[in-house]
Amino acid sequence: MPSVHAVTYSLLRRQGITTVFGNPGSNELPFLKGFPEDFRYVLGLHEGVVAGMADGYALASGRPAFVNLHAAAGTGNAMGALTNAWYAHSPLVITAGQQARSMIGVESMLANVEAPQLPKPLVKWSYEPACPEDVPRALSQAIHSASLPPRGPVYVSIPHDDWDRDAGEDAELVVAREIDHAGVPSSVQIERLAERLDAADNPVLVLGPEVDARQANGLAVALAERLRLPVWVAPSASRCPFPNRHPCFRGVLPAAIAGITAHLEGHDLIVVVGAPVFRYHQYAPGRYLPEGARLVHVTGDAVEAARAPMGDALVGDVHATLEALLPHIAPSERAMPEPLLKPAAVEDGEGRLAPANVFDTLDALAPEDAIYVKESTSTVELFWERVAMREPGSYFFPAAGGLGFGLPAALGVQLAQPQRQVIGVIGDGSASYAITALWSAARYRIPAVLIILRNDTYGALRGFARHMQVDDAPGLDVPDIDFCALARGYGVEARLADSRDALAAALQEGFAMDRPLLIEVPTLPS
Ligand code: TZD
Ligand code: CA
Repeated sequence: MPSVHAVTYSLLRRQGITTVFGNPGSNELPFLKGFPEDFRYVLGLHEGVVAGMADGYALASGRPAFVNLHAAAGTGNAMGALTNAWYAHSPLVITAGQQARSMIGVESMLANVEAPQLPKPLVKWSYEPACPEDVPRALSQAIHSASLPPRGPVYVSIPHDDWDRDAGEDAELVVAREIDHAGVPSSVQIERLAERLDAADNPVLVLGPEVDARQANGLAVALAERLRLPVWVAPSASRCPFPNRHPCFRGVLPAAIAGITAHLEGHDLIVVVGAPVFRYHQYAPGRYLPEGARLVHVTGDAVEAARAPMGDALVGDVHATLEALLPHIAPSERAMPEPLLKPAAVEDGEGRLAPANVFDTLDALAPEDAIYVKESTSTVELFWERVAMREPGSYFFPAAGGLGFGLPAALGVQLAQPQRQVIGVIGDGSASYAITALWSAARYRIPAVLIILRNDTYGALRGFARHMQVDDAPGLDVPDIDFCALARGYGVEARLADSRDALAAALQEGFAMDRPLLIEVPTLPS
């Protein structure tokens, strides 16, 4: 009879999972024993990096990513990254090694006490199999649970003495399972939505990350062009669902109740597709909707639909819904929205670039289908204004704002999309949470270009401090970090770019390289 170990690897192979992101300990060694040649192990030196790489990989591939962590301590280190994975609907299959079964009760070293409790509430499902033979079935459940909508991370704790046990006679049955999902609204529901759009005088479309995750970007463009309406990106954007140089594109909505209402003033119908309603951040209370406006929310996530404080919702697959809706939409007579104006030129400082000019340089030189992994919190608006994003899957930002995502996620995205250039645009504050990702970049020769915007401060917090009238908070500056030296210490080549010419030269060099390049750019505060 096959062992739990053998059945598990055939299950993973069958599900197309042959990359393991991990950081091992003694509990995990029996799983890693005899690691098959067709599998790849990607080592991260901290579990935040491991989970961040897997998150980027899952988001950019649209496939579940497998993670192997060390017991409770390793899981704990990954928890911050799990906030992002949870809100990104990222299908992470997280496993953690447990002590041998007979050693858990006495709380030996490395016993993960109440293991399934530990990652909650940041996982969809969490489990420790009750017996060794249940391990392959539990992993199959984990993979399917993570992949079925709404997607999200799952967790399985596996005692290390389970791996060489017999898996049982019927274990292979679980390996071959396939699960399909359909979430197409009925024709009546689609017609009702089409009628509401048709009856509106001044409708507006608000698009969220699920549109990009479901690769419905092209359908959203077709809908916008047919209806000739303005398109906003939903607040706290973690992906780019709509080409930001399209004439219908208006920008990213602010993440505040009052701000959203002000921006949508005058619209009688607000159709939100593939985003929560809404993902607020700044506390700026106000009315949820402009006077006279109605809202319709299209989402694949029933919980997201249920928790919204206003509007009607249609729960169904976002791609299938838009596809079914389009034939019911007659071309509008309205004038096409005017494209946004080109933003104004900005002055650099002495040996320090304005972030706007970093982005203009990047936009001029980057390949058209470049993928940006963005984690510099004070420059989000500038970035959306100045850097063109055209293709699906062009932008990833930490979905819960949990920093330490950017560097590792850039590597995971690059591993998932080797044919596209990945460019990390990372703040000096953010970079330090996951700096050991540089070692993985070097070790696996992952050819991402990693730009560090060094303004020596937690810039976004300076903005928040002004907004919240806190003028004396300590701990907001991060001066004197030499990112080029850190990069070289971990084996990554680095360039200091303190002028636009130096930045342009470094970018061109980085795009041509077959291994990572870090570019440290001293920047002005924004
Ligand atoms: N810790 C974690 C894990 N996540 C966070 N979001 C924060 C702390 C708080 N925080 C923000 O929300 S923004 C920010 C911090 C520390 C500053 C990030 O600085 P940066 O980017 O250098 O990456 P900017 O452009 O200077 O803001
Ligand atoms: Ca900074």
